[in-house]
Amino acid sequence: IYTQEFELDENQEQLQRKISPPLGERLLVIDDDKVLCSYLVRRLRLDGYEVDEAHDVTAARRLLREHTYQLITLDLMMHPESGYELFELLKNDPTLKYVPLIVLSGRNDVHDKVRCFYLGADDYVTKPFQYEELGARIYSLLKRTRTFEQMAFRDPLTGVYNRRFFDHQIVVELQRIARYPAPISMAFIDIDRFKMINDLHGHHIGDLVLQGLAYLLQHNLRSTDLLARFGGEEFVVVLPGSTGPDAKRAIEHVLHLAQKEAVAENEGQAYHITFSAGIAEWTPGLSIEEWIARSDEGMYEAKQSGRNQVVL
Ligand code: GH3
Ligand code: MG
Ligand code: MG
Ligand code: MG
Repeated sequence: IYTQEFELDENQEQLQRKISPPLGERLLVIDDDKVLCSYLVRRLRLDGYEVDEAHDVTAARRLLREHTYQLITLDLMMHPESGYELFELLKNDPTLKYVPLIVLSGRNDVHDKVRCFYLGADDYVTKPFQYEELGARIYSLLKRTRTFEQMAFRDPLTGVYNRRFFDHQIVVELQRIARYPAPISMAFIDIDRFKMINDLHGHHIGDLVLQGLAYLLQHNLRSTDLLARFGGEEFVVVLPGSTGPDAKRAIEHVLHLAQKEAVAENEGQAYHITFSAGIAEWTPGLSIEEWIARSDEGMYEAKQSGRNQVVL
């Protein structure tokens, strides 16, 4: 018996409909018990999650290398390897240690629970479990994680990632390149004569322009490109899979859109801007600081050469 029968009463059913999770969250279920796995995976999919399953440590490691997960459930009793092995791997990997982790265990033992929480588990659920409770715990943990990420990693004015997230994620991107070699480039973008916008029209319009450029970038780059607000009127983009010339074309495309359309409108008045950008492709051995500095130098060169252009 893997799960206990459980009837939702009418209020709980209504509640569950109201809180059904948004799509697009990918979960990993790690358990050597294939029957339990397929039951849990089926229920989670019915709740709208994208779900992968792994029945041993090797399969789990492979999936973790290939995909990004928003939450992991981990069985501690696996054969032949112990789930603890994977637990330590998760918590020692800078790219995985913040992924919410629920331990799913047949052992209802206080020492196991204490050990797991101190090792960094976010929750501990014993088998047999009622899916409704586990589902509610997953929902709650994902919601808390989203709120935390919003507050810690997003720029409140523009909604794009902030410097803190950028610094974290750039390490992840370079680790990926180390495993699967591919080109990767960075763009450093700085709005031209932005001080004039503020001085002529006020800070509020300056803010609208920043939001408008962030929107334009976000919607005209690839979903795998990493966009962050680096400072006041500076944005950085990391473009995985793009060579320097690819990245230059992508950013020039956005610059042409900015030249054509207003980035902001307020009380019938349209506001136009241009920007200057520098591009640097990462090359083996280049540190993150040097990489950023190179793209910044390109931006400076673009300013020197008359602004409103992208320099590789
Ligand atoms: P350049 O073309 O050489 O880059 O000229 P610039 O005027 O854009 O450069 P400068 O660095 O002199 O001005 C940047 C301005 O950005 C100064 C600062 O007041 C403004 N700024 C920084 N952060 C914000 C913000 O959050 N909102 C608004 N409205 N303005 C900001
Ligand atoms: Mg097991
Ligand atoms: Mg600047
Ligand atoms: Mg500027």
